[in-house]
Amino acid sequence: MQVHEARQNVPTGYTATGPASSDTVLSLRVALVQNNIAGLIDALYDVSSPSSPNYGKWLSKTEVEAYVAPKQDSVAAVNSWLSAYGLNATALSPAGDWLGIELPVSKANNMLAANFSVFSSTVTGSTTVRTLSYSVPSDLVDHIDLIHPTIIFPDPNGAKRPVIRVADRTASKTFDDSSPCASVTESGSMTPACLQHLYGIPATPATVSSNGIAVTEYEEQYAQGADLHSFLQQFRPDVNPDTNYTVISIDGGENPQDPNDAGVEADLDLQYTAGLATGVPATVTIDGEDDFLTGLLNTGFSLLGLESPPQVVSTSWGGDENEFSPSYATNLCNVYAQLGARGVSMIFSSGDGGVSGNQFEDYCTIFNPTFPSTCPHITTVGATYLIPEVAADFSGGGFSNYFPRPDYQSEVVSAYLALLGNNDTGLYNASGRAYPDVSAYGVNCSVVIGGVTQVVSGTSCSAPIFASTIAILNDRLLAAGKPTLGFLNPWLYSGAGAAAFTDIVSGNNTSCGDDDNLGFFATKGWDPVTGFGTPKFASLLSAVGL
Ligand SMILES: *[C@@H]1O[C@H](CO)[C@@H](O)[C@H](O)[C@H]1NC(C)=O
Ligand SMILES: *[C@@H]1O[C@H](CO)[C@@H](O)[C@H](O)[C@H]1NC(C)=O
Ligand SMILES: *[C@@H]1O[C@H](CO)[C@@H](O)[C@H](O)[C@H]1NC(C)=O
Ligand SMILES: *[C@@H]1O[C@H](CO)[C@@H](O)[C@H](O)[C@H]1NC(C)=O
Ligand SMILES: *[C@@H]1O[C@H](CO)[C@@H](O)[C@H](O)[C@H]1NC(C)=O
Ligand SMILES: *[C@@H]1O[C@H](CO)[C@@H](O)[C@H](O)[C@H]1NC(C)=O
Ligand SMILES: CC(=O)N[C@H]1CO[C@H](CO)[C@@H](O)[C@@H]1O
Ligand SMILES: CC(=O)N[C@H]1CO[C@H](CO)[C@@H](O)[C@@H]1O
Repeated sequence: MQVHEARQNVPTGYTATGPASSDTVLSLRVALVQNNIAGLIDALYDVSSPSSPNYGKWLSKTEVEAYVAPKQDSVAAVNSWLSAYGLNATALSPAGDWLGIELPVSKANNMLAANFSVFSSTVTGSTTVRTLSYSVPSDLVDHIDLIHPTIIFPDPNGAKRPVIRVADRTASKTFDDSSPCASVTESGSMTPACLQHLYGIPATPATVSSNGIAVTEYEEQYAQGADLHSFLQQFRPDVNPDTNYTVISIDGGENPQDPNDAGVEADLDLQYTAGLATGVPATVTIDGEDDFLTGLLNTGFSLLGLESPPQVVSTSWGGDENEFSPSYATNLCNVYAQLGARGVSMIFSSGDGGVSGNQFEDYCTIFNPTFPSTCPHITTVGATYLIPEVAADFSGGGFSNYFPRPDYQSEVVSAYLALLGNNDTGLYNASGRAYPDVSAYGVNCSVVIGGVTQVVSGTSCSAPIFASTIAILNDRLLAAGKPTLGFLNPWLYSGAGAAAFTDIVSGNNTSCGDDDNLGFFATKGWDPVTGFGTPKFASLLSAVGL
């Protein structure tokens, strides 16, 4: 047996309370080594880079699966190991690179030389079964990437993962004034009409039915059809309030439609996609899995399993990067690379804690990046506010400790670092993937939740706004017989894309709470608070050649 993954200590916020009961049944997920992940990443950049002859030639489902399927000898070796323990694996991913097994703790401890124990959160008292290390037979080391859940612990604070500042949930205000942004300038409530005005997002309905936009939901957050109806009536009187959406249920995710089941995040996401990407078919995915990290993975598999996945997927959920193990984060980031290669723009919120993590944590001592924001194969969206826009102080931004800086951003990030000089040295990882890539408005967004019109703030608002802009661009591209935009960053950072944004040049993000430590600042050009800035639809259209 050879140790495969281990952590030195029980994580902060947990205490071990003793061994797990031997008959507790574990659902473990085994990631097999993919046969050619490097080839998949090369293919992703080949089809996503405007300079490539293959730009826009998205891979098919079968082509992607051919890169990530495990080798036959991996499948054979792992299956024979499992069957020696009387276990049958289920394929969890379309390519068969993730397998699921169910087994009692006694068997798992034996098979994996593990010590599955009960750990109790010192904050909430809730318990979780994990092990500090696990091993696999040495002849399987090269066939198994990782097994989950094992050494990754849930957030001990029981933190909710939507990237939203629920504290700002005050009533929305509207004004009779005919100027589209009167509600913002007079009371601070953002509306779709003002976003259309600010970014030039067209109100005319999209025409291409094969286009799509999806938002992904977790943790029993349920979007409400009645809330969308009310939102459209109030804020988009020009569109049919019965505009409907499709639900994809994953892992038994339900879709209750009682006002008491309304989820802030889910309603916000749906209202700023169906309500802004006018006429683009909208989908809500609802994951029923308890473990958020597993939910992210399974949502990715569900999308990969579709012959024609929605071309834009917006996710306003995340965590601190250090909650994910490097191997889990890499594997999940590679799921997003697969979707990118299929032509899907994967868009995520950058987090609401500035440099301090997913939510503001005034106890951080070094900057704390968020994930999936730091995955190099996705597009991350920060937040702005006020008109003219400045960076919102909570806008998540910074540098990964897991993923090195991708080539596409090396020039603009070097320029920012040169400006930063020695400020913040030692607090962030200058060699890491920097984020966000772009930004959009994120303060006091009007939303209807459980029948009540109110305002909420967060990069949770920014991501669907940006995603909707891309979905409408895709509609125009498809109508012109051109391919959709897919993975955006190589294009965004190529110059043509970046030029189509309003550069946000002032404001700074939340620090660790120490006034001497300022976090990062927005400036001319790309910065790790607002990226390239906020979209200008007309310029984006010309940047894509329309
Ligand atoms: C297994 O973990 C428990 C704590 O949950 C500890 O008391 C016990 O000593 C460990 N056993 C071994 C063999 O390490
Ligand atoms: C494994 O699956 C086979 C075929 O479906 C079945 O016959 C067998 O009983 C299963 N074994 C276990 C241990 O579940
Ligand atoms: C957001 O809304 C609150 C409550 O209505 C208001 O006090 C605040 O000034 C608004 N913020 C901005 C930036 O407009
Ligand atoms: C900094 O990021 C690189 C990846 O770019 C990583 O290899 C290194 O371990 C990180 N350093 C720290 C201290 O986390
Ligand atoms: C660096 O920090 C100093 C002291 O806080 C501040 O006055 C200066 O403006 C900062 N420079 C940059 C480029 O951030
Ligand atoms: C941070 O942003 C605030 C609000 O935009 C501004 O007043 C302040 O001068 C900024 N501080 C720095 C150091 O840039
Ligand atoms: C009016 C209408 O068709 N409403 C449907 C919209 O979609 C949701 C989710 O698929 C259904 O629950 C509603 O019945
Ligand atoms: C320098 C600066 O403006 N820092 C701000 C960062 O954000 C926090 C709150 O999120 C403010 O209190 C700081 O003033």
